[in-house]
Amino acid sequence: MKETKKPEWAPKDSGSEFASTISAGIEKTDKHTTNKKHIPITKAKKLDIDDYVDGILTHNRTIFARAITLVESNSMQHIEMAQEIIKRVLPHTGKSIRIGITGVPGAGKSTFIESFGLYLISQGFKVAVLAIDPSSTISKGSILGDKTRMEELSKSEDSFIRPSPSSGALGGVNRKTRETILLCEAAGYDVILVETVGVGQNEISVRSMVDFFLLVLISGAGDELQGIKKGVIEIADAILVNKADGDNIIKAKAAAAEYNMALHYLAESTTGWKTNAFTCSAKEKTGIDNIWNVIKKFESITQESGVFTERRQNQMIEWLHFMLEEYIINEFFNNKAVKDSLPTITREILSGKLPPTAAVNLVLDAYKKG
Ligand SMILES: Nc1nc2c(ncn2[C@@H]2O[C@H](COP(=O)(O)OP(=O)(O)O)[C@@H](O)[C@H]2O)c(=O)[nH]1
Ligand SMILES: [Mg+2]
Repeated sequence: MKETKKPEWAPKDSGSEFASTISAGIEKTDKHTTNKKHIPITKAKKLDIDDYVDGILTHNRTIFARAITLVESNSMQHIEMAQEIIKRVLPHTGKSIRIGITGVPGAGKSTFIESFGLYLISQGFKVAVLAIDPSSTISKGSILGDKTRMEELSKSEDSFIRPSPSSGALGGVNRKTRETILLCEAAGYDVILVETVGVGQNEISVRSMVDFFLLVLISGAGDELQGIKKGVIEIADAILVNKADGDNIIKAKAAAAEYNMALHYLAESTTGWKTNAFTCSAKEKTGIDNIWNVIKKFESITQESGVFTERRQNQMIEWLHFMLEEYIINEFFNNKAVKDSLPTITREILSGKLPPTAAVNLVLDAYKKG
């Protein structure tokens, strides 16, 4: 909470959308200095729950950004405060369309988000972009890349861009992203874009927090289905073959046709919806309006059938169970009796005196007694 810095990759002239916390500058009153320079205070004004709730609901960007910082904090005190804020703004959430965007690094997701986001803003929407990038904690590479890819979008008053929070307490990135989505909705963002790199578990967890799941691909030489896991295609609501520009247009169209053939044999990712492949050029801004029309059609069909609401309700239940599981596991392994009994029991397993199943019962007994 004491952080007042913008992320280092934020454009120099950017506003509060990049700030963890924005503090007003105060005039230094120190009598020992004659130099009346403005020195930014390091401690922002303490806000109470009412301040946060009012700030979010009246779209105060500074307070909104600070509320997200609370959600992202790993301190129990902040997490508790964030929960109270979320509870209070909950009636104002749920009105956006939540779109997950995945694809291999370099497919053009960030460039697409820039073009798509600006298009949506031109249509009168407010757009929030949340990035989940597991590589960003190791190397800042892709986030630095995003600085240039989303330059125009990040300057807009109607956009809010937030890179991935670091993992950590109580549900980690998964919880933080879900709660940030709720705060964005309460603050009036109409479209929430969640970008993630298509690696492993990541897209599954994003699928579980969005309404529509978009897979961005590029055409490559040889077998079009090489390199991406079939599992990811199975959960996509649309495939977008990007970089359909210049000499690449024909190849991109051919790739989309090939994906459409493959999709023919796959089960529906969303009940009552046929996943199709399309082309676009994020760079030349072609095919952008078309994908928005696809998403709008998806929304109206699934709203009509009830699948939209049903999915959101299932996602809430999944979220509850995910958090409960995590809580229980933590609680269990931090229990003193468990901690005390595990080393001995492990040794007995390794020396062949105890089979693991019997060992489980011993640890559980220790827990129940402890
Ligand atoms: N020709 C062309 N290049 C693109 C397009 N979209 C993105 N790129 C380029 O592809 C590279 C990776 O883009 P980026 O948006 O960072 O991909 P990400 O890793 O999926 O987020 C960059 O050099 C972009 O300029 C496009 O539509 N056409
Ligand atoms: Mg990117």
